[in-house]
Amino acid sequence: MATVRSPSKSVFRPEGGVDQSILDGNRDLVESINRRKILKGAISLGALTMLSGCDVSDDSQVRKALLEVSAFNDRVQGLIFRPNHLAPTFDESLVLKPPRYNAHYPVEMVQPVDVMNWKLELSGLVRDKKAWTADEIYKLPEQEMVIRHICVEGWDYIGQWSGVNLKSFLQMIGADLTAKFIVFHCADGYVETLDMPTALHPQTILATKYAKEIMADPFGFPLRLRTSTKLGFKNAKWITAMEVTNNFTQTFFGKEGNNWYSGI
Ligand SMILES: Nc1nc2c(c(=O)[nH]1)N[C@H]1C(S)=C(S)[C@@H](COP(=O)(O)O)O[C@H]1N2
Ligand SMILES: [Mo]
Repeated sequence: MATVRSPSKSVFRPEGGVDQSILDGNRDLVESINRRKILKGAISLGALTMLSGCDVSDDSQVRKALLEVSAFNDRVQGLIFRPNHLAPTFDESLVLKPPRYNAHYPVEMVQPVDVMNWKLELSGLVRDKKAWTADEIYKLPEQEMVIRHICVEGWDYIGQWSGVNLKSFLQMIGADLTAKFIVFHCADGYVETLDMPTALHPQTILATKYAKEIMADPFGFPLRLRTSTKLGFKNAKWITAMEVTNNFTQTFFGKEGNNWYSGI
């Protein structure tokens, strides 16, 4: 097995410290994302009363209506998704090293996964439910991609991730590829789900490496999802279990009212 880098304060930028040069370089993109956020906000608030006829001072009603708008967005986004359309890839020289850390808690609170006791558990609509060790996963064919990571918080960077193609892995374990969702359970209690077309997209991988080296702890060691077609929060880190299912599972960010599909 390749050597594992332990987390050291020097490998990541402290949380909250916005790297101005990256933002400057991608000003247009960041602004267009911000515009989209504002637009969505405007739709949610402006059309709310009309759409739902609900009392905007009633929190639970407002929430319900917002979630309905968001579910409608999920359906539309799902319909316009182009299964084999590739997201832009970039030159290796643009890769940010080290990558930028994010999670819903500060980097000091990251609890590294003990890889000796770690396994990827499989459940649901899967023929072969044998759990996988990290060593077994490292032996699988690797796909590498240099793509842009975009966080809803309004920052982004170009990163280089490698690992097994998710579609190949799903085929290998005999997953039902007509099922609706893949649920990812993470060591930190985070739960994320992907729609099957995104799981089968050619640029969706189970990443084990960043910039050709085994990923460091804060970035999801030993296994994280990387897809080119979704916002940052859909890319579950520190995956411990994967479930193939037709039932919708509520996610960490979904509970906070974010749009579930969150395609880019
Ligand atoms: N398990 C877990 N995965 C997670 C998160 C988290 O809090 N827990 N945060 C998400 C968010 S919001 C982002 S932007 C990316 C950040 O990934 P990075 O640290 O590799 O840049 O991880 C995503 N995956
Ligand atoms: Mo994010």
